[in-house]
Amino acid sequence: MSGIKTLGQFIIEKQADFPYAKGELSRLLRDIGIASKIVNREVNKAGLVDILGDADTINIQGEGQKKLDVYANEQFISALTSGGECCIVASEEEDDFVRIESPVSKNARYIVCIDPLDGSSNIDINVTVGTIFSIYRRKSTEGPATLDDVLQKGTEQVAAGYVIYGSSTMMVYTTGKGVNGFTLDPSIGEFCLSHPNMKIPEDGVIYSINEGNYVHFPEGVKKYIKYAQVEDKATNRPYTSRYIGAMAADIHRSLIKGGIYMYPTTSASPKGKLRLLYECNPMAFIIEQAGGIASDGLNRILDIEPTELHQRVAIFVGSPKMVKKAEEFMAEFS
Ligand code: AHM
Ligand code: MG
Repeated sequence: MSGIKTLGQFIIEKQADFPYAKGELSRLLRDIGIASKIVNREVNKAGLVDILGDADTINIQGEGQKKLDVYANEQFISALTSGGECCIVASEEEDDFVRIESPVSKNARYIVCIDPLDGSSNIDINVTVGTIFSIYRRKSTEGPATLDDVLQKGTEQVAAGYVIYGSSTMMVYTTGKGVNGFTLDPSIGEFCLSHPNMKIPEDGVIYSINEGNYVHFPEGVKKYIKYAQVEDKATNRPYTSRYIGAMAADIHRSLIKGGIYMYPTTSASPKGKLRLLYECNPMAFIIEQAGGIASDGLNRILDIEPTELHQRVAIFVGSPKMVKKAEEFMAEFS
């Protein structure tokens, strides 16, 4: 095993970075890692078992849920319940936050916001899906944790990460001291450190957006897309367009190769489609930690004061030069 560092070993090693911590955050990350391996197993055999297709429920966003969404949601909540470190789970798949009231969670100090299975429409076609999570420390000091403990700004996150169930399964996370990536080795069933200290390229040539919504985009986005498509050798344009339809995967590509991912407001989704707490804040924290930028087109995502659980927001995230350019167009035209 020499040369291999597992996620568990890495987490314990890094615990020294948090002198105030008593190991709870480490255990929380470990629990999320374990649940994601269980979800990975199900995602991998999704084509084989009768777990595909719409479940009979509609989530609060009004979207049809896939059965695997429900399964992943249950797995993460169950792992966080038995772990004992988490007092509230806020999940994209739950109408309200879930207060954990097991005997082991009596003194739990952490809040987890999670999108258990992001991009789940990709499941039916054997394309990458993900899990996105965000961890906060509870603010209140007595009584049960409340909605106010959940509605914290992204700058308050103590950790965030994502898992992508792709051609290989990876977990990438930050605790505010850089970003590290782990690849699941199925032969030993462990996430192994494969991408230490990840840094996003300062510039890139790939833009990622659902261009089918073009007519509904703000003027600044339309202008940026046209800029991306114009030929200019000095800036390597025209850029390449790539869109997987699972933000964790699209942003992961940007993190490795450079690029910009955008989900702006549209006339159908005037506040944007993606959720501040479950999707945008965690991805913003990770990308900033890797040297990138995440904004709503004008303001930093992490500075947005959340007012509701399922709040939506526009997002422009990725290589700093590309995001700044898109922001220039937004400031001028939108
Ligand atoms: P989901 O959490 O309901 O699966 O939706 C989130 C996903 C993002 O991961 C993805 O980038 C986007 O929604 C795709 O939306 P669209 O089909 O509108 O392009
Ligand atoms: Mg999602």
